[in-house]
Amino acid sequence: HHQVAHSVGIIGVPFSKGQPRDGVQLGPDVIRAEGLVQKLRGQGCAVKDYGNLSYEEVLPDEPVGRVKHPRAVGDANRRLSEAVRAVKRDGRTAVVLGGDHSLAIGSVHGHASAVGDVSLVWVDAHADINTPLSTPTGNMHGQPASYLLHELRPKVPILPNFSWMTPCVSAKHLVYIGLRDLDPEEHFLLNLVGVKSFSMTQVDALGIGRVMEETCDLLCKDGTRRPIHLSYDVDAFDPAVTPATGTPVMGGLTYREGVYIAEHLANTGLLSAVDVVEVNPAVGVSEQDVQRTAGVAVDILLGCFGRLRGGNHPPNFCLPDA
Ligand code: NNH
Ligand code: MN
Ligand code: MN
Ligand code: MN
Repeated sequence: HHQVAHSVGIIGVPFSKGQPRDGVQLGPDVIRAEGLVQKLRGQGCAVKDYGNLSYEEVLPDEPVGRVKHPRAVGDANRRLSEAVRAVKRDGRTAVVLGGDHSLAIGSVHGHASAVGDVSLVWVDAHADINTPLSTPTGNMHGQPASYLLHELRPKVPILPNFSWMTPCVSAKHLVYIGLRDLDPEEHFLLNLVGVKSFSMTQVDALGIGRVMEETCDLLCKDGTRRPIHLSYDVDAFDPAVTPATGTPVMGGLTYREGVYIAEHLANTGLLSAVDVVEVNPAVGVSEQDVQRTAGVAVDILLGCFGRLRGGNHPPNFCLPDA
């Protein structure tokens, strides 16, 4: 297999207010520091780094019910949605570096506003489908899927700074992989809207090969080749693989399973936007742990853009004659 030339647009989102831990706003820079742009170019991608999203402090930003920082999260996501739409209009695959997972609201919204219906593959230890009313923590990084799904519209009140946003994903076009830490409210919501999920139990039972085969069968079932949005939370991996993240959960994906997900989705030719979120260099781990975590984030993205563990070579490759 040879490489396909991809055109990639990177947006950093140094945002942390969807969760309580300081440091996740540094994620985009530590991922770049592992050589993301150079490595993508090295495998033949045309890369434009759009830099980090800028947004303003929103103060005051009192909780609405249990929900913390709704105005800051709403405003940052409105800006991100516009930035992702612009990258898609430029004809590039969007890469959004987090930052916390609340950014998926703007990322998926902006993607869908540019290309129409998308398939959403959510790789995470958590389902992030709490509504503003069901959330036990009030953290918005545990809620983005509820804002995005058409089917949950009647369950999601409109928060301040969210009037720009409308749901854009159908439950039948969403697949979860890697789940192992759900709130009871979330388990109820998954069943209510009928979202397909491959929890770690299914990964154990089927193996990652069948999980990915079934994921793609499900998303292609109606014969429409929708663009795929991959939203990848690094806490999907086992904490031994990605220790520098805010909410590590035992028993996660191996490095091999996690990279296979990227390789398999790249092979569909439909990957159109990718989020890599929740790398947090400040959660009390060593510098080596931070580099390992950011390195795994880079490897996921290299897999998304055609790198195969069996090797690659450029289409115009020439061997010297003797
Ligand atoms: N379910 C919890 C909540 O809603 C935890 C979410 N934490 C995450 N999600 N890290 O990926 O707050
Ligand atoms: Mn080939
Ligand atoms: Mn998440
Ligand atoms: Mn998570």
